[in-house]
Amino acid sequence: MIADPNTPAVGGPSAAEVREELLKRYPTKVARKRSGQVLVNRRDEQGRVPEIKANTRTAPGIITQRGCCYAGCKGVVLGPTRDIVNITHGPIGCGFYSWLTRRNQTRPPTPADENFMTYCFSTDMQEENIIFGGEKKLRAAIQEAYDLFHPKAIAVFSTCPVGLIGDDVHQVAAAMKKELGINVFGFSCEGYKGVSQSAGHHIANNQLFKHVIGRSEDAPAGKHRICMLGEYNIGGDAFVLEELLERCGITVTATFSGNSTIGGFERAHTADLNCVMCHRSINYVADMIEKKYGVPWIKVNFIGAQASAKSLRKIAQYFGDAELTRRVEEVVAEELARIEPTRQEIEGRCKGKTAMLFVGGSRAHHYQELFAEIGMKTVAAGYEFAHRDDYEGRDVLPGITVDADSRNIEQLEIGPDPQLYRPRKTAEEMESLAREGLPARSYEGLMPAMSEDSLIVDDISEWETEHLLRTYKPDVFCAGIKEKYGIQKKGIPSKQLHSYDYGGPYAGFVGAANFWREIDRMCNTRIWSFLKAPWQRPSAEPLLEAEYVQV
Ligand code: CFM
Repeated sequence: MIADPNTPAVGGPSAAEVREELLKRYPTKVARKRSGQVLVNRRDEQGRVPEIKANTRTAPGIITQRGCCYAGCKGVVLGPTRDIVNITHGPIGCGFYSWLTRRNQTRPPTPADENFMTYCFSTDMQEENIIFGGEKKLRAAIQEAYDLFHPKAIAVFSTCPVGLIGDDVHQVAAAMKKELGINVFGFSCEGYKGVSQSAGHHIANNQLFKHVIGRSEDAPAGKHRICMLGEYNIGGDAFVLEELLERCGITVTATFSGNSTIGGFERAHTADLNCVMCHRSINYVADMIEKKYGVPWIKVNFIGAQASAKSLRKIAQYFGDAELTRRVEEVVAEELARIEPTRQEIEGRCKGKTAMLFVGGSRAHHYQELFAEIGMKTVAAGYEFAHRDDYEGRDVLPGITVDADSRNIEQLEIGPDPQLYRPRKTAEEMESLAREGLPARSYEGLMPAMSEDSLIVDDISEWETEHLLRTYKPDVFCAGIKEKYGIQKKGIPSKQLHSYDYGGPYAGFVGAANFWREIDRMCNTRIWSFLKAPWQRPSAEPLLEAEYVQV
């Protein structure tokens, strides 16, 4: 059913030629740097993909797609949680731009349940606070939020100026925690930390682990309990997955962090398996939970119909329960049959078309499956900020050199919890699962999944984007809002994969059908042919005839 990803690209220049052309235009120093980040995906004799220089600073002057550390921490990881009051300590712009009311959907069980996502909390720092310090204002803001809402927890997020002037958000948080008797914790996620929002993910993971996870033993009822890690409920994806898993008889103990609550995070360690969707943003939590509580993790991907089926089967395989396997197979068969006519119809119109994907840290990989299922080939892809392991696979982890920007981020030393550590399976059981094709802690990355002639570009720049559009003329280019309209002005449809352009959900089986319909609509519309005015189009006949009359 899935098109072979190893079929050659459709016409056009080779990836090597495009790469050369891209690098040629840069000054020597920049070209040298970019040459490690722009690669042809060719394997060596041992079948290894080339080494990529990821997670390094963007060269000054280059227009990057990247965001900041604060965005990764507050916006991405903590953003979708409904019952924590998230206070941005900083100028109002940072809070406003990470408000994200449309992006982060959530469903409180009843209208009476807490949902703070529609609010934007900020200390609104002024020049005076920058000069004389903002701690007092932060204290007052925490108090005010508490008086108004009486939340279960309050989190404080640091922005660039907070780090520059040295406000101690952790000390203020600790003092207020004591005073108010609720969980108050802070994040040193100043925008400039690290080289991208990836640093913010790590900082968010660390603080969740230190201040939240493991505080409640209130496990939900259910025989097969998992946590979904790195699923942020963009366009309602988490809603689809919750429903799908439940139908199979799998209980979601917590999701990090789509449609989530602090209660879910607190009890996350009581699940028996962690399923990692977005490896980049949450692998730290998965690793730390395993070390401290003994819960293994596996990589899953619910983007793509076959990928969803495979992920459900992986979960069933882990639990090794005949009844669960039967239910999973039933659901898979039912769902695949339901969307197959849509897939076939759309494949008829989309087969042979090409796509490019340049998104943050995991979607540039996951969404290739959805395109392949309707016969479309991904000719170039890359991440904004992911690391080498997301490109080349986790096997390269021991070889990754830690630079000053990464050393900046706290590395928690975790050991087994004296009371709560409980290995869910014996070492032999885990080994036998690995032998049967279900290795724990494993992710193969984007590059091995792509064909040999594809182009990989890390942290793509605006100029490089334009060049790829000109040379490859893909049928669709997936990116974000910053890129979207520049791309469409060139007559190529652009699908946002960060916010889904108001569309979605795209996860699971229903999501796959939604995405195929959307891509079909975008690639096969005639609208792009109207971008050229009639007189710009080549025509055998003159468009207008007139006679010159002299008066
Ligand atoms: Fe993970 Fe994400 Fe992504 Fe990401 Fe993001 Fe995102 Fe993304 Mo935008 S956590 S890495 S930091 S899947 S916000 S929900 S869409 S860049 S590819």
